[in-house]
Amino acid sequence: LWQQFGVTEFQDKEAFQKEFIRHVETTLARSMYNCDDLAAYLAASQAIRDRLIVAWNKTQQKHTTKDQKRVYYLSLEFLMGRAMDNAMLNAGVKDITKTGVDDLGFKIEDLLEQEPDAALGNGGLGRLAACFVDSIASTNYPGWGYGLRYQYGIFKQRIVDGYQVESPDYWLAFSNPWEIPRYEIAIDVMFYGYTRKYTNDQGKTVSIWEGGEQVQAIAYDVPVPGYDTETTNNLRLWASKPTREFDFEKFNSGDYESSVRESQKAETISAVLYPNDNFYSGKELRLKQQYFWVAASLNDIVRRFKKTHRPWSDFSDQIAIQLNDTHPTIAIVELQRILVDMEGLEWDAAWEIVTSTFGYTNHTVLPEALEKWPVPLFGNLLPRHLEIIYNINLFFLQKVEKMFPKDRDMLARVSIIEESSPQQVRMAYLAIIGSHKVNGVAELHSDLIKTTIFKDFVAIYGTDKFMNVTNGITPRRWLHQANPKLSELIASKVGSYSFLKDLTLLKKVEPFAKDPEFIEKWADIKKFNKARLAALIKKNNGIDVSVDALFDVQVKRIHEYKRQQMNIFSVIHRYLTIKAMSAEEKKDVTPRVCIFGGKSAPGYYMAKTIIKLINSVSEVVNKDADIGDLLKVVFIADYNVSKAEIICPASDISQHISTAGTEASGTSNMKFVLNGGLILGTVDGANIEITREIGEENIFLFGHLAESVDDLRHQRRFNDVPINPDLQKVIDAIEGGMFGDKDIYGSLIYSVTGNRDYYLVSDDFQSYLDAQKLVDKDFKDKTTWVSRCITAVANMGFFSSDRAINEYAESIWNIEPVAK
Ligand code: 26V
Repeated sequence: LWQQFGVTEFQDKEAFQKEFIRHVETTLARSMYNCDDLAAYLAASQAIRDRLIVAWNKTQQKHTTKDQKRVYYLSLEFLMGRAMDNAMLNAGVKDITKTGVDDLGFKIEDLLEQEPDAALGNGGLGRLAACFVDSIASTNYPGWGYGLRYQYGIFKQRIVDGYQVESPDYWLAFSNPWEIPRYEIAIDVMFYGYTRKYTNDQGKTVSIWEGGEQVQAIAYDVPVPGYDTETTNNLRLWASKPTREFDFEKFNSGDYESSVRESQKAETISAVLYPNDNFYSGKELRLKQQYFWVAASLNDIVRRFKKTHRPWSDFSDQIAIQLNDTHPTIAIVELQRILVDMEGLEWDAAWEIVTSTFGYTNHTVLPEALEKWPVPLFGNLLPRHLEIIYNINLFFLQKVEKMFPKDRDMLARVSIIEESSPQQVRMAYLAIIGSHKVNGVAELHSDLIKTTIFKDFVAIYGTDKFMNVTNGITPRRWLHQANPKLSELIASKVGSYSFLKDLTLLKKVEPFAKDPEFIEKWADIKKFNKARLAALIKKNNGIDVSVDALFDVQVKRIHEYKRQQMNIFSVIHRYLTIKAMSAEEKKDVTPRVCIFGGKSAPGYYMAKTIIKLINSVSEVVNKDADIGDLLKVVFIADYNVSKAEIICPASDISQHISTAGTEASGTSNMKFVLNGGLILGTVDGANIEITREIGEENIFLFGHLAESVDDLRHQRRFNDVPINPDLQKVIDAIEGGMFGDKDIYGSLIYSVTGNRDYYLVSDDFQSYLDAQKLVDKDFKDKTTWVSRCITAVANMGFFSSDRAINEYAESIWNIEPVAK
């Protein structure tokens, strides 16, 4: 039928090529004689896009007809990475496309390389959102993502003279074939202005918001194809534009320049992603972004609901909204405002709808990451919302007062408004009060939020409101796409690729952990993946590394709590140890390549210092003839999703060494193990559940437990606890100028010495070095090592994001998959 209307779908190689050429000649207005890799990538992606759009339309029509309950996942970040390989895989046209472009003289790998990453996120939280939309589609749930269409994603990182240098990521430069602009879906969003009280027809005094500044939200739809299903869901990203009437006055009177300035201001709202990870800074533009995106999304959701002509009481039977951290919390207030101010519902009826609609996911316990908005700033930008927050708070505190009469402290502690100067709006508290479920992202983390930052709320609401959903990752991207050879080897034993849909089927490879032939094939694949990474290192860093060495990887955002400083200190310790060895002793050393990667927030001085130290150590160690291949140190610049796809399959050991209790979950830990690497890690986040699943003999754990952290900090703060002697030797080396000007590292050394060491680097150092030693020893027995990797992979089924999504669907969203 579609063909009849000229909609093109290719079923075989020839049909693909026809479409490819048509796009080269018409969409791109080029000729096949003048078609470089970029043009070929664009043409191929246009052909795949056409297919996605057909599937997208069918899915959306079906979902509209079935009219089941849907979920909307609100996230300020979607760290999608590249789309093309995933689209080919999920649409089932990978082979057709590959042979199709091959025949025309292109290499599919080269075309894939042309695509810029869609890097609309900082780290774990954004990548989780990307895995979740993939899984929602793959498990056939009706669900959309809502986010912002930033013109600039996370900055690009270069290393100049050992330091991080940022440059803008203008990812849309060559157009984006994976989005569908919907200029007709334009929603007005208001800021500033004032509220006015008046008496309505029923004689009720009501408050309305008027007189503000307006901008428009334009929808851009990104199809999200599920794997091995026709379901293609939607990720709707909003871009800000000036309203059509913008400053008509000024323009008319000839004041073009200031009129254009106004219009540019509107576009600024969605221009750039804030590059902080786990750190909050109260910038007005950030709050503007949040409200802009939330207002547009809720307007869209409510408009769709109203088309069904259902009563408002059906709202939460039809719609679930998940808040990815507190960033979209203003949605709670906005929905209450829509229901009460615009639709005329009674407060209590509206509030019942609101609280049964929202769920809130917390992703961090770090106090510096918790959002709090100064009341004056908030009230100026969103005056009506502040009034509503005061009301929500009033009713809430009345309830608490009844439960805990005369407990003044309790009231002050749980109030949405913090009585500081200026007063602050505590967004996490608002999110808890306005949601029916609150979840953490790994067991330990979910326990910690109940006993620490949200303790009082457990006393108020009971434990049922608080739950855990352990994070997961999509096996499509993080196993099959990133590691096609391992996926194929696993498929040869499972009997099919069914494990990509039901990851627990990995269990079927467990018996082969003792099969010498299988072990050898597995080891060969690891070697191949290490060679692929070695080539990237050679190209980017000019460093030669041996694939026979142990590849030790720590890639993640640079943060003191993640303790890259402890890692580089231990590398220095290793360097000093090897340097002091005789030729005979050196024969026993397990050669290692220590690989680092990750971005620092541009304003995070300590993180930037850590990057500089890593690069300085790299400079010294790599050219030291005494060391040779026994130790190499590499910092891979501009770590991102597509680099992670190369790096994860190539590790022997990856490090997840946060101070216990600080890393909510971690998700790269799952990626590394799923790709046949072992973990060196602390008893933190999802490491704990990974250990439970794969067995403690297959992971290298070290360090103090979360329950001891407060005590240890207290000890250091108030007593003279000596520094670990091995750490002292490392510090002496740095202060002796071994890695260049010692003054550069003054603050870094200061942070781990004296009465400080907030992240317990010194306390954990000895047990860290011991664990490292064990790694060195165990790596020498190749067969046992690989056997452990196989056993680990076989037991990773739990960490699929499909499992996580099913848990959300059943216990928070109450939604069902759409039947065929
Ligand atoms: C993000 C941002 C973004 C820029 C502006 C300021 C700001 C402030 C706070 C945050 C919260 C980031 C929280 C976060 O990324 N948590 C990570 O979430 C992952 C997915 O659940 C989890 O695996 C990581 O352990 C956790 O650190």
